Amino acid sequence: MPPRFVPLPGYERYPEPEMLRRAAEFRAALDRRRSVRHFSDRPVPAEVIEHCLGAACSSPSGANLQPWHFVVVRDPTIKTRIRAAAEAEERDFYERRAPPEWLEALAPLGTDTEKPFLETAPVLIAIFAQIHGYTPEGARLKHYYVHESVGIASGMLISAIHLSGLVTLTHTPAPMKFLCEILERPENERPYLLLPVGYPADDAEVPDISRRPFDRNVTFV
Ligand code: IYR
Repeated sequence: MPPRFVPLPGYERYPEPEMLRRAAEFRAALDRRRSVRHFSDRPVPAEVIEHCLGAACSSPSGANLQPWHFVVVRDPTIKTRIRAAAEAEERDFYERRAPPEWLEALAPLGTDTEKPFLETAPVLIAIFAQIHGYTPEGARLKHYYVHESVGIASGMLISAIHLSGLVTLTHTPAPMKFLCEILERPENERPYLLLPVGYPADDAEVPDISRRPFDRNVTFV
């Protein structure tokens, strides 16, 4: 099939001072994001979560094959099962598998085997990577740059959640295979991230850590 093209739709061009203001505002807004582990159980509007997921689904992807799937969990029984399975993995991680070096790297975060946020947060978003897809006829369809694509979509989701005024955490109990079983996902999907989403608890605290200075992150040539 020959490619078809349309004029670039929806592009918005700004005068440079406005461009600068928008870029600086976006940067300042994202710089206020923190990974939060203390959640309120206050419900969040379903439409907000839908918009955030819509934003994530606008992500670029390899050959535009959109190799992701998002499962929104609100059911308390399922959240309880996820917490139990995640904590079982975490106990194995903290008590047996984690090398001392890794535990040392985690020490400033103060994390441990207890994951109450998996039950307290009103919403869990489980992100799955589709290692392959299916054609409309049901044949196996190769996916490209799966991890890059799902990673970019996850970043856009996290940004959307933050800009909506909610908080989240990029949680990665390892291994996360239990998510496929509990959420009954098809064989072409692998768990990628688990995001508890909600309002922060009134007394929420975060680790006293900082980001690397900008000039150590970026080089201009
Ligand atoms: N999955 C564990 C350990 C953990 C690992 C990393 I790398 C972190 O940045 C944070 C935690 C846990 O969730 O506690």
